[in-house]
Amino acid sequence: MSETLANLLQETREFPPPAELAAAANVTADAYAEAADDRLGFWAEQARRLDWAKPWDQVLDWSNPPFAKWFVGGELNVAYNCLDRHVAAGRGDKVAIHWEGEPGDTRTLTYSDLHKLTCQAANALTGLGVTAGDRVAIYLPMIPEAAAAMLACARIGATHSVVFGGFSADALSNRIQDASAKVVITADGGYRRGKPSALKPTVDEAVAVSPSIEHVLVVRRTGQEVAWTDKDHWWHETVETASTEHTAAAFDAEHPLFILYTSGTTARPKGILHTTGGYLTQASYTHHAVFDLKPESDVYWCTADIGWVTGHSYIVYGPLSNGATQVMYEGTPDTPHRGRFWEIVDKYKVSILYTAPTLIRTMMKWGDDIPQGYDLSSLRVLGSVGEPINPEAWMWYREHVGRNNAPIVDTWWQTETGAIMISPLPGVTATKPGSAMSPLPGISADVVDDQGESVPNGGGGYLVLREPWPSMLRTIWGDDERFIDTYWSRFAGMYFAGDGAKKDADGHVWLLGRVDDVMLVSGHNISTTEVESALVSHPSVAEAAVVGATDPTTGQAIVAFTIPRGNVDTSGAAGEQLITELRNHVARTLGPIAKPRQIMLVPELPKTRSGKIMRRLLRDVAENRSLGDVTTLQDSSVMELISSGLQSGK
Ligand code: 6R9
Repeated sequence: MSETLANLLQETREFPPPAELAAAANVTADAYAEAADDRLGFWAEQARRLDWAKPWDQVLDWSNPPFAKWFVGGELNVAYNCLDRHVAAGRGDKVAIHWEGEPGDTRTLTYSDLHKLTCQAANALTGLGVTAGDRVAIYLPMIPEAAAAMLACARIGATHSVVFGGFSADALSNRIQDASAKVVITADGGYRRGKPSALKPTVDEAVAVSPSIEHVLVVRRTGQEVAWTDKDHWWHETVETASTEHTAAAFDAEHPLFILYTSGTTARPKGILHTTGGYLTQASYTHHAVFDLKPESDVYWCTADIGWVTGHSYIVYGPLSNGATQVMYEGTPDTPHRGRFWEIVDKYKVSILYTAPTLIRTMMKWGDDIPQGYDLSSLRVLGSVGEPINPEAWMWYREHVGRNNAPIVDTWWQTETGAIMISPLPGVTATKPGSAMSPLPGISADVVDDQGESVPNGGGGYLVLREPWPSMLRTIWGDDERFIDTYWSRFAGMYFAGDGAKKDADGHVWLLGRVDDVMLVSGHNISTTEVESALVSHPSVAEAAVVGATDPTTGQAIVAFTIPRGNVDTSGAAGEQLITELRNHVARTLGPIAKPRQIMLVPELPKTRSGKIMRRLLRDVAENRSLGDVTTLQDSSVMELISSGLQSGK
């Protein structure tokens, strides 16, 4: 990684914050100075955003690294902080969730409504024998009950493990068994792509091989037929008939709040464990700082699913602890039409939008005219998360969604970090398209070389975190050894994130993708992200994925899979010509060493269910191997489409 190409990404555009936003921003440049002066004092100040039943004695106990304890001795209740205190302060009638079902049905839940539902769910779970420290699996579509179920667990000190509703019975039962969950909360189904999609049969299959499960709580969403056993209870008969009164007990700051499994590329998923006080502090602070949330006037919308960490921290815990009004959407972005997202922004006057590069690139492919058909003038801050955002996708987002005005915050973080770590501050940072810019106040991120030495500006290497942070993972559930091996063994005393990164001439951070994906071409390290960004900067390209394939002369050679934009002719000679042009375009942009050996035009790319490109499978195609494990693939027909396109000589 030390030898990243010196001329990659000559991005010089820079966008200062709009003056009006900067003048009224929640967080100013002073925050960096304060945190640099006294990091623990800074985090203690942020922790005071929350209501504590018992104050802490010590901000951080790092006497046994890498096992951190934050806010030692403090006690609080997460659900109380997300709900009760807003109701007690007279904000009970404020809308917490504008929910939009995929078929167009809607629900509005105020903070009082969500508080009552959460209290009922807490009472129902207690009635089913769930007590503090027990694990509860949640396998639900994007409906308000999902947030209530998570908060109900937090309220009674049960540790939730949310499993994305698209995962198979195998994936669900593995996660249930790893955590020995006692209860699963699910639904008959949810709406996806215009039709009901069943969940209960998958749960039935998983529960049949998961002896720890004593009860299954089932929300009725679609009205589909379901099989029934004596472990099953309808939500509307159990939760909605329970008392709406519930007093939340306080839990230790280090009480386990949730486990969330990351699939990774191989082997057993890792159960990432997050705890109470530090997690909520950083989720709450970052949501306030990075999105400049003004709870009285903003309408916030994060398009993630609660099955991912983004949904945990930036649909449930961050926004609700801050008293935000938010939109929650059940379905897919093209149901019933490709303008659905913009229609929702227009309808609810969304002012802060948080989405993923994969969606932005999809919208680019669908065409500029679609967002133009809606009034998006309410938008004032735009966020991106999940993958590096290519400069051209960033520019498209700014131009076509943000009307060349709303700042874009490209937020780098992971399931393991619990909350945003590297990001612009919208009222402070002059942003550069494609860069996550700087570590947030109180965060010490760095880029180091193979030996763990900090690289100078202009250098590239591995992204690390040098100091513990409040919302850091505490361990891998049931496997401290693996926690140490995976994150704390590559470089002494530092957290290894697994991402490549570089510092530009000003010291700003550019993420280059997972280090496993970096290519080694004739002795040069080349990042997939940079070649992809060069391809996407060509006007005929909507999306690109790049892999290194074994090559007899260069060690690895660059193979690119490219999706043309909607209106581009790719038939016969026109296709051949486009390929030649794209190879030359990359060579011109990045230098001849980065010229792809081969470019294939494809209709789709393989993505994980959270929208990240699965380069591993493309490597299999590029090297003519049979495909590896495809179970985490969002759409299994994609690989057939790609392979058959190749065989027909494209
Ligand atoms: C929040 C989330 C984590 C991995 C991470 C990195 C990639 C996330 C990014 C980004 C570049 C960003 N990633 N945000 N890469 N720029 N703004 O996505 O968590 O699902 O655990 O994935 O996603 O590779 O290491 P998770």
